[in-house]
Amino acid sequence: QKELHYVPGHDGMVHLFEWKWHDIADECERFLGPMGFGGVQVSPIQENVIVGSRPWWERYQPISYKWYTRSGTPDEFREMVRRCNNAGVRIYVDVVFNHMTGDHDNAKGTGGTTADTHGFSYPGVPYSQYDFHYPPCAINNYQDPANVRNCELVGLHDLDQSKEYVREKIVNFLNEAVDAGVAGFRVDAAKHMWPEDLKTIFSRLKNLNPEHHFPSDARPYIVQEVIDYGGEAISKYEYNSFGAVTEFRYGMEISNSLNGNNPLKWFVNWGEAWGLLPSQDALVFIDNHDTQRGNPNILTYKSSKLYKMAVAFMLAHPYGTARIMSSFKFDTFDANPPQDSVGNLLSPTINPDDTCGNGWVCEHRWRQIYNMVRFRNAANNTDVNNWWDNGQNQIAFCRGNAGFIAINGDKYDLKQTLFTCVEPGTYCDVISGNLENNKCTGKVVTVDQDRKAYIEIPLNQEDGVLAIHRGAKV
Ligand code: LM2
Ligand code: CA
Repeated sequence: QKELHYVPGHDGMVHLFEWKWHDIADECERFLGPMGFGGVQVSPIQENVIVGSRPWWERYQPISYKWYTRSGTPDEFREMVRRCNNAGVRIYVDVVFNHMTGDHDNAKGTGGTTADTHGFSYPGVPYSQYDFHYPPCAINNYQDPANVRNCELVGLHDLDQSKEYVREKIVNFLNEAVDAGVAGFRVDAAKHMWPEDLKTIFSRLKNLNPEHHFPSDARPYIVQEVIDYGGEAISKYEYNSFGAVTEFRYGMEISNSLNGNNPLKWFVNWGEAWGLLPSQDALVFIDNHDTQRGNPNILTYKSSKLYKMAVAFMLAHPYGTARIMSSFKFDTFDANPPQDSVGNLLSPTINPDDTCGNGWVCEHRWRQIYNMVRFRNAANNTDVNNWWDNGQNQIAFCRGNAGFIAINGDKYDLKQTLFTCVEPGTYCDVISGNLENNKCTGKVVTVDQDRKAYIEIPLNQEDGVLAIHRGAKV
């Protein structure tokens, strides 16, 4: 269950964090489909407890499996999936079934469901004390797998997925989403569940719904969130035989290098040789919704030049299934998503230059990023070849003869004549510009008969990347 079932000619997943279903449907039709994105990871669809200050993280506290959230209603969800699939863009749902809520007095959900959280009673499912690891214990020892999997993560009441009844509720919840036409799931807190239980649950999922342009017998894509930087008792390799796994080392290593702690030249053998999962098992990303606010070592939209270099490298490199983070602006960990005075989520506004307003960052709409999605599509099924580096932080490589990228991570200009692999001709650098009416609004790169070109990435320019591919010839 590692196949994404992207539509041919589409690649790259974007996490539209906290977006409303109706807005995602619009985005699929007006932007993601035309730009060749493969899919969207959407925020949790199950009803969550309302936390007074309405932080984003209330959505990680389920109160029932009904599809009522701040993102919309069940009908709006189904309509979004239908419209996105028609636009060639797949939907992957963030599913939270390791736990229910923490303790709240008079707990009430986004769909009106109530629960006695202190008594471990969730009539909306229904779950009772018997369905949880009870009496509760706290996760406090990451060297002990039983503690990590059978105790409570930050006080969230921990379901027992070894119970047949609990499995059945979870499987039904997931299969309803399959019926609606989703292509797969991001499994929250997978490290906190036993691999055997997950394997059993995933084996009971239906095949993808053929009414939504999936091949027959297609299995749902599964990516399990297992945070494994090494040094703990639980390993990502316990999970990757039956589904894909989030590869947290990916963004960590790239951020670390671009932050100046490890020369970029070492990325010549980037992939499994670095202790990463096999490529087809790995979901890769620079930042996610947790690391962007909780991990100061990870690059985010806030350091935009370095961040665009990181994302460009990720999208140019064939290793892994790439996911792009699309954020809302925030200052503090708890900061709300864009919302009105009574807590309704706001829609993004779209500026004339394609960027977003209303508090939404929309990294996926930055030219340097969406053009690298196109690059990734143009380079589909090719390898890294003709790697070049200056012995430090200036690197360049080809993808077959489909595309060429150069990155300047040094504190001085890159000025080099390099072998580009692409056929002779005039190319538009898709980082500094767009190809509009056969004219390039950015740097133009002339590839000579020997497939060489003069490449320049001065330190003082907006971007530290240059990229050309066969889909953007002037
Ligand atoms: C995840 N992956 O395994 C999510 O990616 C992550 O965003 C979730 O944490 C976490 N697991 C649980 O699903 C977030 C947030 C936490 C927050 C929880 C639950 O990072 O801070 O915890 O969601 O909403 C909050 C409070 C915490 C409190 C807890 C229970 O911050 O202080 O603990 O609720 O009430 C007493
Ligand atoms: Ca657990």
